[in-house]
Amino acid sequence: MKIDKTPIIIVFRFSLSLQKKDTMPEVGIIMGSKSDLHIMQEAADILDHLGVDYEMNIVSAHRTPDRMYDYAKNAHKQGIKVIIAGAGGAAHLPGMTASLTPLPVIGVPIKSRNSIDGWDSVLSILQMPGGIPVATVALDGAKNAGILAAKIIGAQQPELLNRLEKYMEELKQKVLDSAHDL
Ligand code: RP5
Repeated sequence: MKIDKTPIIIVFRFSLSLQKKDTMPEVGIIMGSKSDLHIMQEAADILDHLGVDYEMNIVSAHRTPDRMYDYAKNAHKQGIKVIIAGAGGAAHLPGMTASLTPLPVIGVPIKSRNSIDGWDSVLSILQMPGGIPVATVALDGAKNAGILAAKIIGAQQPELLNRLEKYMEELKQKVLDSAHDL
């Protein structure tokens, strides 16, 4: 990729509880600011759990537009299959990235310090014009963004689909256990 190499984190971690099969990042997690990391880390954590490799970068649409352009134009050439983009306030990063890449983009609206009430971020990411989709998750919904990315990739990877089914079973069991404990 042509972007300058100042990533905050480049992670090629193995799942803590479910096994994975390779170490090439398939999900690109980007965010507009380091102040978004506490939310976007939830996408990284669930991808770890599901055994999906990812990389993380700060790519600001407003402060580093050239870096955003280079990232979005080249991510698919580096083997990235899905981009998760998080931003707050006037959140242009997911939509602008989607306008430049052939990859699916999942947008995470973030209730940042420059956000009025979160709705500005949600609507900036959600209300895309026809032809340039961004799959928008809930406000601060980075965990679901990670799961959705895994499901998109998993459609072509039976082993990952198995891990997703195992994860869904874990969720079900937690509910049943909590009901049992009442
Ligand atoms: C957005 O502005 C970023 O994605 C972040 O959510 C928000 C505030 O950025 P900082 O001022 O904290 O760097 O572009």
